[in-house]
Amino acid sequence: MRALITGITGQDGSYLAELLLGKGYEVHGLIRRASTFNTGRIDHLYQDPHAEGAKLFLHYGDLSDGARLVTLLHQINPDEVYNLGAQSHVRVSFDEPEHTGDTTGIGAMRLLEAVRLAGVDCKYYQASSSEMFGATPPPQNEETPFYPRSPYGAAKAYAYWVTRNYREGYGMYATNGILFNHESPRRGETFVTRKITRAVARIKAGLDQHVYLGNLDAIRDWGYAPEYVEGMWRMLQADEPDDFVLATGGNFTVRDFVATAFEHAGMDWEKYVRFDERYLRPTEVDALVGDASKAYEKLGWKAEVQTDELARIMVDADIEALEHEGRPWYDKVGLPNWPVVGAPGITGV
Ligand code: NAP
Ligand code: G4F
Repeated sequence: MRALITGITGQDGSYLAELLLGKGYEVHGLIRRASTFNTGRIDHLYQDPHAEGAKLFLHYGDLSDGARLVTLLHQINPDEVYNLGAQSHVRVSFDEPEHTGDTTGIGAMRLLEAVRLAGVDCKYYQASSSEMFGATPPPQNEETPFYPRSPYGAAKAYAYWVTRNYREGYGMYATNGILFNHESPRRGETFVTRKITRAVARIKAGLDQHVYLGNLDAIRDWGYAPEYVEGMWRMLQADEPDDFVLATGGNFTVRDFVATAFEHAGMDWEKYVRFDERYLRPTEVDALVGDASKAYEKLGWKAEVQTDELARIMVDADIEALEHEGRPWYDKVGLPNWPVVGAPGITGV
């Protein structure tokens, strides 16, 4: 089996690449050309493409470049396409609405059209989002009406509908995974969970005194990302394309997440958390709580890690990552932990 993943350098793309490589897939990833390395989350998966049996291949490209997508689809001829690439930050989408619409929304249409034009017979997964439900109150499932509250949510709603349209209009195998928030130690540092757990580690280590946050009252249904990429894969193994919600069904406020994370590190959060209005949004999504019973019935998928456990996993990982940052260079590169500082034979270290 051969898969193409857009967004392979992101949180979900990195876990999905691991999952598919573990299943014996040949994995192709779309990466953006940048002036600095942007492959930190998948460096551990790197294989020399010249080596016999290499299974991971990276290609430069961008969801804003439709011609490049057609060329790549033609060259790679994948069995499965996972469209995870997006400007995925809701707050940023208010600052960059046009760019968000272009990549997160129209980017999906460009990729679907590339599949069609290249004549590739493949299954297509669209990373749809609970953010599309926006102002519609919970619990939310596949039948819940959309009421997006951000340029990001509106762009995802466009991508959702264009995916359904290619399914109905051209008979394509095109599926929407409507995923509620999912996090991990690989979560981007500016999403609220990771911002909190990273701050806990830094405050505990004496590197920071406070963390500044916005709305603590928002309710989210936070699950564990590695379980969600398993759900994506299961969706594409179904006989028919369909739309599925993935969620834990739990409801935590941002304040609850803060309290759980600080408490796990033995600290009282109220001493360290401060308010900054710059983190508020012009329109907020007050509550997202998912009902994933369809995914359980049809795919046998169920979230195991609940939000409180997730918070502890992330705090432990950030504390450990910080300890590694403080370790001597020879430890970081995996050489023996010499009893004296400095490695033999190397001067000036
Ligand atoms: P993420 O960590 O922000 O990763 C986004 C990925 O998209 C990165 O690899 C990024 O590349 C790539 N990308 C950004 N702009 C692109 C462009 N113009 N062309 C090609 N690639 C581009 O996001 P994530 O948390 O893994 O989420 C994966 C997908 O699921 C996203 O579509 C997101 O909107 C959606 N989603 C996420 C959640 C969640 O809770 N995590 C929930 C529902 C839906 P760089 O590394 O170069 O920036
Ligand atoms: O972590 P967040 O930025 O995630 P948000 O907006 O829920 O979006 C995430 O989940 C979506 C699925 O529902 C994805 F589609 C999307 O790509 C992304 O992964 O914010 C969560 C909540 C919000 O209510 C926000 O207002 O936390 C609140 N918040 C409070 N203080 C903050 C902060 N959010 C951020 N990023 N930074 C803060 O300082």
